[in-house]
Amino acid sequence: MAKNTYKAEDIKILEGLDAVRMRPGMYIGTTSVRGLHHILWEIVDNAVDEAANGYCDRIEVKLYNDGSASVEDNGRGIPVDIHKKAGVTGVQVVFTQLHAGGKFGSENYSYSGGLHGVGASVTNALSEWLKVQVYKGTIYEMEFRSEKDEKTGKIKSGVPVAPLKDTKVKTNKKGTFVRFKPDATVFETVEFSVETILKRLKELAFLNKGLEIDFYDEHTDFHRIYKYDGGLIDFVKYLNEGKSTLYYQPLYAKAEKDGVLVEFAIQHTDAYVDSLYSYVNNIPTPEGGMHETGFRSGITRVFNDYAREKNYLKDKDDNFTGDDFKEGLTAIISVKMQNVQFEGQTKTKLGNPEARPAVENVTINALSDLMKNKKLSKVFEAILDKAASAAKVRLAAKKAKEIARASKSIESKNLVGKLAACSGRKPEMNELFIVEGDSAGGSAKQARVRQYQAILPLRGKPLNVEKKKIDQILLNEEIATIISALGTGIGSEFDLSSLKYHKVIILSDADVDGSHIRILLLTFFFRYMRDLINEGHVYIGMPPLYRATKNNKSVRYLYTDKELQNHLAEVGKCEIQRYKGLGEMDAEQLWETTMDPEKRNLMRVTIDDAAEADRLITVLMGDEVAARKQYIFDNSDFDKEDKFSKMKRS
Ligand code: 1YM
Repeated sequence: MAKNTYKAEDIKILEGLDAVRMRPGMYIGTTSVRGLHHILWEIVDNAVDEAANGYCDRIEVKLYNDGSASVEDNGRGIPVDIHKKAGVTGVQVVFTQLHAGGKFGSENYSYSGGLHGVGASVTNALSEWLKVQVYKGTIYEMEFRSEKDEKTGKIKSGVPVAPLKDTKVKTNKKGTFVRFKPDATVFETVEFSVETILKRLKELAFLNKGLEIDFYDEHTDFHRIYKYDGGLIDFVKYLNEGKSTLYYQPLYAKAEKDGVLVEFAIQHTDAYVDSLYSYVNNIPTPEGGMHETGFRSGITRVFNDYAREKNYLKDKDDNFTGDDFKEGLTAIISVKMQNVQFEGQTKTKLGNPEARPAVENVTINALSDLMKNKKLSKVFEAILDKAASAAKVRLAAKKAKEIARASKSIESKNLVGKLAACSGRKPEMNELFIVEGDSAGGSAKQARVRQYQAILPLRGKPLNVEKKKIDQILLNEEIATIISALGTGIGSEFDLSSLKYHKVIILSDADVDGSHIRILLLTFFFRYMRDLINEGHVYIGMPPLYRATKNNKSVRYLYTDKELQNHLAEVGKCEIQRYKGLGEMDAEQLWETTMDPEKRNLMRVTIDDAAEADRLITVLMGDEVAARKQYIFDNSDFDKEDKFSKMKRS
């Protein structure tokens, strides 16, 4: 346990709250449902920090019928003494001053300040009301409200109703309780998503070994507890459920180097791709960054040294590559450090250069220590066998590629007669429709605007790439055609800047086969072209389900059963045609309903939580039948589809 030396004067005051309400986007990025959750995470983060510092081991999150949410921890409690400079209590400073906190510059060690690190005052500023209780022998209470200023007519944000009050009511509890009601005039929606909250709480429980996180939803009387005494080890085992692992117990290490606390767990499977997920201060970093680079180079170094030592590599042999060690690797790497800098497209890439050598150093030291343990020799043998077989395939594939190149490449041969390319040369304008079936493909070819729309009809089903080696994958005609059409290459050679079509639109029927084709294609993109999804290039085309004709003239296309019901309620009896597949539409209808940028409905595919998506794909697309059955049993909801990717209309 750290020493509790905190005094309220440690807090540094920066500025007031009205600015937050004026420009919420500046502080929480967006006022969409994401922003709504953001203000919950601010409060949760403070509680998790208290746990990370060793003062609390239980956090409770609740949703209430009145639309409010609360978070409670059993830590030290936010300071209740008077902050000298501000002349008010620590509690008041935390909820009314932007960026308040021992967090920003005190001796108290705290890791916040990342993506969510704008502070609890932002939650207060964007709430109708917020109530705090601090339990320190007695119960302290304080309440804030956003209210209209009578003189100016403007809303004043997060105003204290009264100073912090010691109610003198005795309590055995210790810690902090915060309940707030998000302001409906600020957010596009004030309905929390239980699914989003559960995912994040589970992730936090994995990342903070032993921390118990309880969730309760009053709307549905739903209760869930997350607690993982194995922490990252449990996380890796969870991700590998449904895969065959090469050894039973994940390798694990935790150590600090130059102010960077590094923790990782790894376990290999017989898969052909890797599943590495990294975090900084409990925040996911899907774009990677310095910590990942350090981890990968550490692994490559230390395993190559071991391979030489154990004669897996002879003097004349080249080293294994980083990619050889990636095959089948499932790993979580979590670092905690101060002053994090996020970079990249979505600000989820760790930029701090000092993280690289620190992580590399810890990785090398920890793994070489483990290598000295005789009991683990089988584990390391299995890892090296895997790398050796990956290297063999790599060298064979390289040879195959050279041969292919020499004979004018398999790639262009595959394309003959299939892809109807577009004539325009601006990738950012161009669209590739991947269309199920030859007949729909034919209609699409007639309907398209040749200048910027290309059509690739799929004859059969694309290969399920889960569980297939890359050399087999490349032999699949459908996949090979897609790869060469897109122009980016795949896997470690993927290069987004060579993408020939900035919209890749999957167009399949609204039936099970259509869903299957969609999932197969998305699995391929997720495993081998993930940035195509990350950067928002993948879309699902939405053909209509019905065509409603009123009195033989006015025609409406309807995309869901709900739309149909609403339409019938509005205009009365119609003649209804139900489309069983894209093939039933002629070129004109296909254009009008599904391809015309002015009228069509497209859903952009996004990845909310890559680790969770990875696990789901393993379960749904891998070869373990039991895990899949269980999943289907637990999750059957036949109104929803494509559960593994969140889709948004665009
Ligand atoms: C339900 C939300 O906010 N818990 C919480 C917050 C703080 C402390 C303890 C705390 C931190 C420190 C010292 C420190 C915060 N304190 C501050 C500030 N739960 C929740 N529990 N003593 C208590 O970091 O030094 C900000 S958060 F600024 F007052 F130190």
